[in-house]
Amino acid sequence: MKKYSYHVLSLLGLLLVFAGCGNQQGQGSSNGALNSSAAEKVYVAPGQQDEFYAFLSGGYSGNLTVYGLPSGRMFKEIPVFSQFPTSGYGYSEETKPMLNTSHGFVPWDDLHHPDISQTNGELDGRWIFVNGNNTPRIARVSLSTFETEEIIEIPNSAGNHSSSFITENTEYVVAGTRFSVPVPQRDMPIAEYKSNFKGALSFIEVEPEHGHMDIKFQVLMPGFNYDLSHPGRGDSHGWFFFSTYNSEEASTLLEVNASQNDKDFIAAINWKKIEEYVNNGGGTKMPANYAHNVYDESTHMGTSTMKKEVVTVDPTKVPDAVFFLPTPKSPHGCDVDPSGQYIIGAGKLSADLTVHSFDKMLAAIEGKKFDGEAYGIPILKFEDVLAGTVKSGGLGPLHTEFDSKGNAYTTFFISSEVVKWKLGTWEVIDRQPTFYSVGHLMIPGGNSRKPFGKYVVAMNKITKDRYLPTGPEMEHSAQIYDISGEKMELIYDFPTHGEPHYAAGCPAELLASKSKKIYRLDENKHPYAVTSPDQAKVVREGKNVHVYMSTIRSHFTPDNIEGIKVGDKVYFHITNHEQDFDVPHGFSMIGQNTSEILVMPGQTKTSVWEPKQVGVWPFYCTDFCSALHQEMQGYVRVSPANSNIELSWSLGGD
Ligand code: K7E
Ligand code: CUA
Repeated sequence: MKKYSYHVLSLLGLLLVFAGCGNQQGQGSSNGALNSSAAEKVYVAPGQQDEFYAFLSGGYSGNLTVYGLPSGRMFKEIPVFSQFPTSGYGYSEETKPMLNTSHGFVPWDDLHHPDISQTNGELDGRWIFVNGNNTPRIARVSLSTFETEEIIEIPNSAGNHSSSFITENTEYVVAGTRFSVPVPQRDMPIAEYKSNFKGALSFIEVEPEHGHMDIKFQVLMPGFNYDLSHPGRGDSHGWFFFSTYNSEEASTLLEVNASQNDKDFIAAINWKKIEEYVNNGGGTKMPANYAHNVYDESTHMGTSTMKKEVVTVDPTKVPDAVFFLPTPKSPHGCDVDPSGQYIIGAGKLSADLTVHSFDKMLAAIEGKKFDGEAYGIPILKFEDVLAGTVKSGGLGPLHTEFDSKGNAYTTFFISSEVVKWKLGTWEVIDRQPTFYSVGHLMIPGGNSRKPFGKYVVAMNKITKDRYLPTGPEMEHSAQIYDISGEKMELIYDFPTHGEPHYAAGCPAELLASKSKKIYRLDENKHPYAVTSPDQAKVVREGKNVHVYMSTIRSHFTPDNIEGIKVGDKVYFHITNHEQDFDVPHGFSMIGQNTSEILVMPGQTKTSVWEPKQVGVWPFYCTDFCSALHQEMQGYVRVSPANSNIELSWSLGGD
């Protein structure tokens, strides 16, 4: 213990004290302080619809959840990185490839930061991008089908946390590594971390029409931890900013060893310069192995391809492209205001917020106001880039969002509050407690040039006594504040699913009218689709049996199958012939080593069954689809492996 500085110990002490305070705050406070006008503000009457969509990350659920604001009603859970029996995602043959990686099938991840696509810095509502933290991946989810359409693995990366943020015309979605690692990965002593490990910042090009992702380049930065990032916008479009901690490059006991330096950095990356450098043949093609998984809406099929190469860029080789902005106390959040002028670094062990000025940064670069360098990357002088300090009086700032009136809203984890302050004057205008230990917050459009500053949603880490207890663990809580006035007003709280980190929100009208209602059967290009019931058939290919099955209220075609044998692998390819909004059919087979699947109208999905016992085994529809849903069932006769029962199938005896 002796070698830990007093400074660090006292900080750790403070963390504990304040964490305690945060938890007690609610108990004495007036939970029931909401007045009836607050209730009216969140009340969305039956049959009425919400004003905003909110997409909350699911954290360790691996998925994305969709809520309405201001009601806090949950509409949907979109499976992204996790298998999801509710829809069969990751269980059906078509969606399994979506979870393929260089480590094989990885049916889970830790999803942190959603970001909605933008055009000219404004939300355009085409896609939402999310990151998988654990096995580094970025996913693109369609905002018309609300399905995961693409997942790309990120090589040379680990703890993919400063991700997935997009540039203002969705040119790039950016993924930064939290943990630096040997690049390329190799067997080496951990103690040789310093100067050997690298932090890859990946710029993934987004093809403008269909959104397809491809890693354009990776900037191989010094071996710090790259925690969060945000794009420049407006004047600062063309730059990207990443907060770092552990500039000490410690590999053990980081809570102490990564808190030694008074300041870490925000890395400012001029991606336009690097893009140009790469377009002119700069960078190094490096062997790599990473999965690129794409779901095709017309074949209803996911495919996984392994990519073998990535372009890496040494930042010291590109003149004037990468700089470090000193930022106190292990910054976590790194947020850029709607004008693109201010870059806010939230030193999580600090009481103050550091705001850097983009114009001053350019001037400092121009005037070579350097304060040394780190691995060849110039460090700009703190005073020469500083726009101001927010003396907030809170403790443990994490994340900042913005409204359209020049205000910023910062969460404080340790003192459990949201603090509203003014950009430019840095004065604190208001503060409201959260219950408790708030992480991110979200204002619809709050990470764009055009925020819709009516509500802020705070996402809290600890719930304790907010709801009826449900055993040792409670779902996390989110809280909605009305921010239309000078003072914030807490108007609602609601439980969330998994652990929401960041969220993204947008006006309902941006998405609602474009939301897909059915898949057209006449456009179904699935290789095993049956577009009319008379095409239904069963085909044996050795031990593989393909059942071409159709379904419509209220039967499967065929519903009786004989001639299946123990040891067969039976593929049920099921086409839903409904062409009516919100009428999926399900399918499940007794003893299947997988989940049910839900097949959307016009879609084909495949469920595999490997029968292990002779008998006559039933299957049924899992989704209550009509008054005769219980009649939606069928039988498969399974005979011994050596039987010579002919393959046959029927519906109603035909
Ligand atoms: Cu602060 Cu992963 Cu953005 Cu959690 S992170 S809170
Ligand atoms: Cu189809 Cu129930």
